[in-house]
Amino acid sequence: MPESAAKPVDIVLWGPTMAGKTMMLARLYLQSVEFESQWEILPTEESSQFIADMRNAISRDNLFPEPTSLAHSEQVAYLFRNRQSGAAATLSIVDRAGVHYQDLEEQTRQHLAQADGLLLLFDPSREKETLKREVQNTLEHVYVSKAGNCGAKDERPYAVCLSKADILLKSPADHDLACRSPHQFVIQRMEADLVGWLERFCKNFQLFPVSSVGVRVGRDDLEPVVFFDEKLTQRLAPDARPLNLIEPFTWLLAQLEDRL
Ligand SMILES: Nc1nc2c(ncn2[C@@H]2O[C@H](COP(=O)(O)OP(=O)(O)OP(=O)(O)O)[C@@H](O)[C@H]2O)c(=O)[nH]1
Ligand SMILES: [Mg+2]
Repeated sequence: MPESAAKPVDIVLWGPTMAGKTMMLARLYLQSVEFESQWEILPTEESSQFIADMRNAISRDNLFPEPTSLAHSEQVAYLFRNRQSGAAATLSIVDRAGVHYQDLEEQTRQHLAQADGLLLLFDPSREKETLKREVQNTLEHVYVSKAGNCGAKDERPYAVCLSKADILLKSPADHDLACRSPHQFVIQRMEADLVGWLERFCKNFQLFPVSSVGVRVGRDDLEPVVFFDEKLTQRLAPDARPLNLIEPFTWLLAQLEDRL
């Protein structure tokens, strides 16, 4: 099949500070050969330094990435390519901009407005009221960034993800539900108003529990793959396998199929 000549569709990953964006983006590429997906993930020039740094920190040293500094915020992009059709999509990351960085805020606003699909990431281990504020602020921010909404709901697809889902899993049955019915899993664990907030702004959304690290699943119990070393630094077991890492992206790409 010929490669798609069209401009790739643009998916933006966006979420509050410490939501797990960098880890998600890093593991998405580093683990990508293990995903059973019709999409392959390729590096771009913009992402090569990021990949090298993350490979050293995560794959070699079993560490989590450092928090992304605003002063050195990196724009990272990957290319998704469909193995059958050759269709392509780009994924880019926008890290949260601080209130004092007006230039970055404007850049971020434009980036969000131009996106064809959005992946929003929230940390469910946040204090309830903080999480609620983060979800509301993020949805409002993305909504107003899209010029011409004129009171209408945003028609773009939103994959709304709870990060660090390994913390939410209590049993193999939970793990099974998170894999088989991700939307249901999140509905059962989030504030009842979550769907209401989303319905207010977005026409088409899907919920996903995501863990960039995952858990080890035994017959009767689950074992964590994150632990603290003797210096109380958080580390990752080398055999850690992520949960639902590519699924939100493949859902978004399926929603954007007619554009690919
Ligand atoms: N248990 C668990 N913890 C995670 C996971 N992903 C990230 N974390 C934790 O969350 C912290 C923040 O993750 P980052 O990926 O740096 O978050 P971020 O959204 O890029 O943060 P900023 O760059 O500061 O905005 C990490 O240092 C880990 O402690 C995960 O899948 N599971
Ligand atoms: Mg980051």
